[in-house]
Amino acid sequence: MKRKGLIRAAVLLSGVSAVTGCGNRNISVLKPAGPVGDSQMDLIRLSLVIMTLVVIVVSVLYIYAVVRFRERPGQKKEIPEQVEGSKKLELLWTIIPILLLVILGIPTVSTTFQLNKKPEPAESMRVNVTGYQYWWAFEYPDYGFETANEVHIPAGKKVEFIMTSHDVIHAFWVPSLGGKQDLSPGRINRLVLQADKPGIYEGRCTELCGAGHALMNFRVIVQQPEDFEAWVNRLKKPDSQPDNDTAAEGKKLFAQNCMGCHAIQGAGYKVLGQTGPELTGLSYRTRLAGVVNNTKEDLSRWITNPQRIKPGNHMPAFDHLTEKQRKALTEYLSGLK
Ligand SMILES: [Cu+2]
Repeated sequence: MKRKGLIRAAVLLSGVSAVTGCGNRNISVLKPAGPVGDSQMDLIRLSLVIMTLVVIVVSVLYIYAVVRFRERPGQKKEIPEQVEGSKKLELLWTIIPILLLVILGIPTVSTTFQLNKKPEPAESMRVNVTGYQYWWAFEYPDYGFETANEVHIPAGKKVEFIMTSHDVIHAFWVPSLGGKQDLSPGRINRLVLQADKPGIYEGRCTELCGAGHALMNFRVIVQQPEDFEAWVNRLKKPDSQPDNDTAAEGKKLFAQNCMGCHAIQGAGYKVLGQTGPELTGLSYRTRLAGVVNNTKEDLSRWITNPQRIKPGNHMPAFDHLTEKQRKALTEYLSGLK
C-alpha cells in the first residue's frame, strides 16, 4: 500500500514537472527572459493570488459549515432557517466576484494594449516571419537577407515580428519571451518581443497545422549587440563558394537537384516562389530543420530520407544519390557561410 502511494506520488510529480516545463529553462513561461514575458508573468501571479484567496475563503467557509452545523447525537430533526432570496447574500456573492474580475481585468486590458504598442523604429528592429508546412522563414528587411528556423536578435532591443503564412494557419510561440501569435494566410499579424540576456530560446508552432506540426520547432538566438552585428555582416556578405573539390562537386549536384526549392545567396541560387528554407549561412545554424543537430551525419540522413526525421514535410527523399554524391552535397551545404 505504502509502495503504491509512493509510485503515485512519483507519477504525479513527474507530471507536474512536465507541465511546468522544468526540463528546459529556456522554454517556460514561468521563467520569463524579457519584459513581455515579465509582464505576462505578473498577470499570472495576480490571477494565482486571487484564485488562491478564493479557494482559501471557500474552503474555510465550507469546513466551518460542515463542522459547526453537523448532526449531533440526540439532536431534534428540524428544517434549518431558509435563506432563499436573501438580498444581502445575493448581493454579496454577486459583488465579490465582479470586484475580483475588475481587479484582474484592469491590469490585463492595460497590459494587452501596452504590449501591442508599435515600437519606435529608432529603438526597434523588424523581422518578417512566414510560416510554411513545417518550417519558418525569417526575413530581415533592414538588412536584405533571409534565414530559416533560427532567428537571431540582439539582447535589450525590441523586435517587431510581422507574421503571415504561406499555406495553413500556424502559431508563433517563444514561451520564455512571452506572447503567442497566429500566422494566417492572407493576413498580417504582429508581435513585439524583447530578450534581456543572450541565450537560446526555444520556439514552437502552437496551431495544429498538419502531420509535421509537433516538429515545427524554431530557435530565437539572442546575442550581445556586437555579436549580432557580426552575424548580420557575415550574412550580408555570404561566402557560398566551395573550398575543396568534393564541395565543388556538391555545388554542381545542388544546381541539378535542389535549386528548384532552396536559395543560396552569394552562389547565384535565388528561387522565385521559394518553397524550401533558405540555405545561406547554413553552417552558422545550430540545428537542421529545427529538429536535429547541425552535423554532416544528420544532414546526410536528412537528404536521404527527410520524412524519417520530420514526417509530412514537403521535401522529397534523395535516396537515388550515390554515397559519394551524398558526401559531396553534404560537404558543400555544411560549408555555406
Ligand atoms: Cu503547427
